[in-house]
Amino acid sequence: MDRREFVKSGALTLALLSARDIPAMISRSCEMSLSQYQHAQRNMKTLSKGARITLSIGLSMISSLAYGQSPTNTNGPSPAPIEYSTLQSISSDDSSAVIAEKAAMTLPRPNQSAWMRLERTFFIHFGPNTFRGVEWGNGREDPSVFNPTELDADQWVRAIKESGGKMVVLVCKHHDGFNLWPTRYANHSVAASPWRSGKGNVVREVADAARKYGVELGVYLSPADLYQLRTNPINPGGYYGDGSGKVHSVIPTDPANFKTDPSKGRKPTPSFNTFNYTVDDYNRYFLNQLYELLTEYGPIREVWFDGANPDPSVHEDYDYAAWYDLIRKLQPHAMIFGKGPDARWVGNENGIGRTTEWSVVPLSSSPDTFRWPDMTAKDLGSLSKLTPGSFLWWYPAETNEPILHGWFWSAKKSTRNAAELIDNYYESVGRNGNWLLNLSPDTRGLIPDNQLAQLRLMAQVVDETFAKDLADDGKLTADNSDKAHSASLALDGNLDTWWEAAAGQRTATLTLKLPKAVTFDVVSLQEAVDHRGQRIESFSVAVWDGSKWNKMDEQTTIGHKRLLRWNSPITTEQVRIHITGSRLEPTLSEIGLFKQADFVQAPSITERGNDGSVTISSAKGLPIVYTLDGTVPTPNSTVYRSAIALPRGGEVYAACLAPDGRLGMVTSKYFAGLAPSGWKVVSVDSEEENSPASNAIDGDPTTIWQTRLNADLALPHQLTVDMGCVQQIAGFTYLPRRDGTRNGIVENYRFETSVDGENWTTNIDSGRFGNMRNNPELQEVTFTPINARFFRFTALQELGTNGWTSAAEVSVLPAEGKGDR
Ligand code: FUL
Repeated sequence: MDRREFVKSGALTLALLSARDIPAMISRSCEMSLSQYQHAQRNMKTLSKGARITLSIGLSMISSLAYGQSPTNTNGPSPAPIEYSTLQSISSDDSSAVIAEKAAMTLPRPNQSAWMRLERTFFIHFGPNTFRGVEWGNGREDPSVFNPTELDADQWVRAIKESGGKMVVLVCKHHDGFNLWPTRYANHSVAASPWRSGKGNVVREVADAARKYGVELGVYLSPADLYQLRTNPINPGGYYGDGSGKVHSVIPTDPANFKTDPSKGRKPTPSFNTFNYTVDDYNRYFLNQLYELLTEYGPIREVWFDGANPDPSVHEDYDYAAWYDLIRKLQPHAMIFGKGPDARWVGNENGIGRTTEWSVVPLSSSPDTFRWPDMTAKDLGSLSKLTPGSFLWWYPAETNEPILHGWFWSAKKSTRNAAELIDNYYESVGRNGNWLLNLSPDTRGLIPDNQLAQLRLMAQVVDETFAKDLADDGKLTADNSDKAHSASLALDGNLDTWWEAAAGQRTATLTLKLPKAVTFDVVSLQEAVDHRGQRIESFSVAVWDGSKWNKMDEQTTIGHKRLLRWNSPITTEQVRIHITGSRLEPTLSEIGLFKQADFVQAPSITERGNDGSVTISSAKGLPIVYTLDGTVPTPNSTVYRSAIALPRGGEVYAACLAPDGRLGMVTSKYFAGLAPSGWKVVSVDSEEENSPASNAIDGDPTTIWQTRLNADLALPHQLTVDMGCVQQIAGFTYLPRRDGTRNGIVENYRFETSVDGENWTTNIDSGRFGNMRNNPELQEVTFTPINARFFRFTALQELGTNGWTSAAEVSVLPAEGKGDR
């Protein structure tokens, strides 16, 4: 039954539902509007008393959530029996069985149920940073920098649609504070730029394209705002941290009276109301921005709040309660991401979810007062984490990553290749999270071909893989089932029907018998999370080889979706799923078997030797084609015959040619700066014995320089290198360690050069690598060209507070831009 039927058929249908089913039905009634809610309430009067009570719980749940409140807090001794709810609390006398049951009976909220089914979603980062080649701006950018020559939002959203994307989240304002729509509340926007003679509106163009392609729209509005920063010299009246008092403010505020009398509102957007909050200047500014974005561009599916703040020297108290309240009132169906209650950051910017990913997590206080910090621990929701005093809340993961090695386009950022993106699909969507893949339009305002090519290849392989479910013709049985939820319901292609184990069971074995042998290498499992919460704690998959069962895989959580991908395909007529642990009766809404689309694997490109040579090889000995100009190879590109010389840096794109002439997966590798041929460490103030400074100039990104871990614990640390001869350089590169730890990763630096090793020029006195904490990628910093034989890299501040410094590689950029792409 879909939402409309549920609401329309009202009394009769509801009277037939079991108490257990009601909340699940309600969770599916995701888009219940206020009038539908009132209608359903009227229908309720005709119901029996029992059905009335059950329905009333559900309706009040919808009503309170739609208005951003939590349902009744059940703190204190837990009443028996436990009811389904979107919020549970654990009390000190709850046994571990009760805690498990409460966790299993914590349901997603309506906005989340629909959102989790989007699975593949996209981000767009575009703004002044694109034109300046930086990851973080400073708020002092002149709006004239924003001048795309061929901006085409249709091209962006078409690419998203064709890649299976269900939502686009547009960065409407990044930390630099430049607004991509002509906001009434600041001059710092597209209206002040030369683009479309100041008449353009990127948000409008994206919203129109999204509507055209049936892609949902989300908005990213950075709380940190360097343009509005009180200390910004180009905006002396900045609101951020201006110390203004909280005053009664009508939203939308009349811009002419924004500061003088914020109790004066402007005419609201047709069919929306005005609202009242008591807030300071910056929060009023932010609320008005939200009001514009959430009332003028159609339905908004996600509001993205970033926790990052490039300049915490000025403090501003964000009035999250007012922001959330306004969002709930304007767009009740929107998800509030990050610094907010509905979806959480998975914890890295590499598109990789946890192998154990619980959507129900414990909050240390009730959601009304919780501050939504980043949750980066390896295990967030296993039973050991669910301790007395905590509140259980559905808080699914969103797994974001940029397609480039950075969020904003720059000619120097390389593109992740399709094979990596395919891996990330399995590591995000396949690990119970939504995937949010960023695309970066360039200064033309178009997504460049190399991003599109990788994207298309990824989508082609993923879509082809999942086009045919090989389990479809099979028969599924279970060793125990609830009467109303037989195993066949996990094969009907409907996420709203499901197999469920018999009452009291926590384990089960499901057997899939196929009419004839199938060959597959992907298993897809989905729990009936919208109806029964997330329950399965451990499971394994086995296949029948004609005489015995062979265990193929063993994992922990499933949730909305779990994809298992095997290295080599298996051919069998029978597959078994053993559910070996579950918080309550386990459920499965769908089981699928798939065979990964055949594609010609990408060749491998070696690291660059000290002499600058790069080799490419193909595992199957297939011919290889490559390019060095940043374009995607075609079957007609240069055929690889011997090592390529790249002593001055550059990027190699390569692909194999199948015997039928088809081009395989494309791979690429970027080599930053000069090859360190003949380079020597002149001095270093600290180095670990097995991580010497020479590792930073050995061309091998897997080895690192690390200062002593137990001594020399005060910054700065300094590395001086002799390149052997004088050359003209125009910048340097810093590659942070790639081993996943952050120890000693440099955030602030100084860079100096010298011709003779005695007289030094400071090229950059105090620089900062943008977004290093979240995304420690290769950094390239340019400066005025200079002749140098020596360089000195000084770490002024690291990500941690230990006083360490580390580097995988440090190099310099040649002046005449041979390394440019
Ligand atoms: C981070 C930001 O600092 C990046 O610039 C980017 O917007 C990313 C999605 O979130 O925290």
